[in-house]
Parts: sequence; C-alpha cells; structure tokens
Amino acid sequence: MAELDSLHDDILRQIKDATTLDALEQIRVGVLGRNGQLTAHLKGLGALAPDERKARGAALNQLRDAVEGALGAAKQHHERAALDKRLAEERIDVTLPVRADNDGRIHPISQTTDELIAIFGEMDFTVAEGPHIEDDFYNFTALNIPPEHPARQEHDTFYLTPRAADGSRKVLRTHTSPVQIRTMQKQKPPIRIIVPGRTFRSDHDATHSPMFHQVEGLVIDKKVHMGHLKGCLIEFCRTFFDIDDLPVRFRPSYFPFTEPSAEVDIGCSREGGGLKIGAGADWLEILGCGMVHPKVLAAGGIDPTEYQGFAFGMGIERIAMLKYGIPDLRTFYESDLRWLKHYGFVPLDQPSLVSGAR
Ligand code: 2NM
Repeated sequence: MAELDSLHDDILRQIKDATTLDALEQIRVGVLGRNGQLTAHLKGLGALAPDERKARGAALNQLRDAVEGALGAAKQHHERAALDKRLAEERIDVTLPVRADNDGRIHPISQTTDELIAIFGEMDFTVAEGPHIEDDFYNFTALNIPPEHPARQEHDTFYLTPRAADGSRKVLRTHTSPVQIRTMQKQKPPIRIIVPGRTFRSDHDATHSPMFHQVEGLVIDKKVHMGHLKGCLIEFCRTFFDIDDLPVRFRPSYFPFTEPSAEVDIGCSREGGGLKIGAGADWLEILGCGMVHPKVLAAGGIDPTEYQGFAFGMGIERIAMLKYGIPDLRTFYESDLRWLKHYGFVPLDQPSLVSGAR
C-alpha cells in the first residue's frame, strides 16, 4: 500500500509538472494505457488471494479515479490557457485587401441571380427562401395542381423514399412556388417577394437538367391587377436585357395556379440562323405569369375576396444563356475552369442598376 501511495504522489507530481497537452497525453498512456503502470497493477490482481484482491482492487480503483480526475482538470486548464493565448495574440486585419491574383470568377448563375435581386429589389421586392425537400401539399396541392396532373407523375418528379406512416412521400421541389405558399402563410399582405433557387425535375437532355434554377415572384395587396403585372414585367425585361424599347408581348396561356395566365415573349430576330434580342419580327418566350388563383390564395391563408395578386416564374439558366450568349445548358454544371474563366464574372464587380444589371 505504501508503494501505491508513492505511485500516486509520483503520478500527480508528473501531471502538475506537465506544461503541454502532449505531455499530459504521454502521462495518461504511461499510466492508464495498455502497457501502463496502473494497468499492470490491475492485471496483477488476478494472482492474489480473494481478501487481498478486494482491498488492493479498491485502492487501485481509487488511484485510477484520482489520476483520471487530475488529468481531466489539467487538460482543461491547458486548453483554456492555449485559447486565452490565441485570443490575446491573434488579430484579424479586416482592412486587408482581397488577394490580388484576381483568378476567381462568379458563376453566371450567381451573377444572374444577383442581377434579378438588384432589379426586383429596386421595385421593393425582398428575397424569400425555403426548403428543397417539400411536402406534397406545398409543391402541388396548395398550387391547385390536381392529383392526376402529369407533373405529379413518378416520371417527372423526384420522390423521396421511404414513405411516411400515412403513405405520403416527400418530393424535391419542382418549382420555387412552395416558398410563395409558405410566405403567404406566415406574412400578412402586402407581400412583394422573389424566390430564386434550385429546383428539380426528372428530365435530362440537351436543354433540360435534373437540377436547375428558377426565380418566381409574388405580389399580393388590395386592388392588385393585371396592369401592375404587365408594368412590372415589362420593366423587368427591359432592365434585364438593357434595351429601353425592347418589345414585350403577353400571350394568353394556362397554369393551374394562376387565372388568367399569360406567357411573356420578347422581340428578337432569327435572321441568318442566329438570335438577336431586341429587334426583328420574331418572338422569344422568356417567362410565365398570371393573377394568383383564388384557391391558391386561400391555401396560403389569404382571403381572396379581400386580396388579389400576381405571380411569375422563369428559368435562370435560360435567361442567363440568352443574355450572355451561352449556347449549351450542360456546360453550367461541368465546373470547367476554362468555361468559368470565359463566361464568369469578376468578383466585387457587383450587379447594380448602374453596373452589370444595367
Ligand atoms: C409561373 C407562372 C405563373 C407562380 C404562381 C405562384 C403562386 F405560388 F403564387 F401561386 N408562384 N409562382 C407562377 C405563375 C409561376 O412560372 C412559369
């Protein structure tokens, strides 16, 4: 027992004298590790007579507890001291200029999204976001998309497995409209939001990607009408393409979530096989829109007899390709640095109504 007392004093002195976390770890391994001093004593218990084993076992356990406690306290002390030292010594110079190599580029999707935010921001829209994984209610039902609608088919939509106990499945949102429903539910009108973000459809060919980006917009207030929709979207088209007299036309269409609905075309020319936006006798479809269906307002908890609204949606890749002359959709996701160097944008050259967006 005297031998254990002296071992105890010896180990605790070592712990006290240790000045680093590494030194503490070495002590721990030397005492409690597989070939440690204390471990050897514990292994030796088996060879003792029962009486002796009991007394010595209790003493060894006590010693182990004392060592573990001292190691823990010393470790905490050293960690704390190391952190205090770092906090006292390290300074971040927030005034340092960015790296001057200037090699980084902003992806055209990010640039275009920032332009959309700048343009609609100027019209008092704010940005709303929501989950990529949605419930059937927010992605379909609330948007007046009936149970038999083709968009709900396995073929077009990514469903997540397994099903919940009630048989329902989550979906990867097929548009950003679920965020409009969520916003209606939690925000009282007037509402004026745009929702840029990723969307997912089971579609993959030269002009479709299973993941793509959309921006949708929603305006709700008393007495909002089709004139507001037209003014807002004509202004958007002309600002985005930076053509003051860009021809814009509204063509009747159908969406389950809007009534009436329209598709928006801009004037272009396809002479000589190319595409030139802004002049000529041809039209190019760029977005869809309409007055929000009363059932959709009701699903969002908004009284359709008191409020009206308009909504619109477009593909970000598509309008980026048109504005910046990018011919192939698939190149957006290839992470080819040569492509990014060519089509990307210089950081800090931020879109605003006086640069980039206009
Ligand atoms: C479009 C076209 C027309 C739309 C409708 C809504 C909501 F949630 F308010 F009902 N969000 N987005 C909408 C309307 C989207 O995309 C081509």
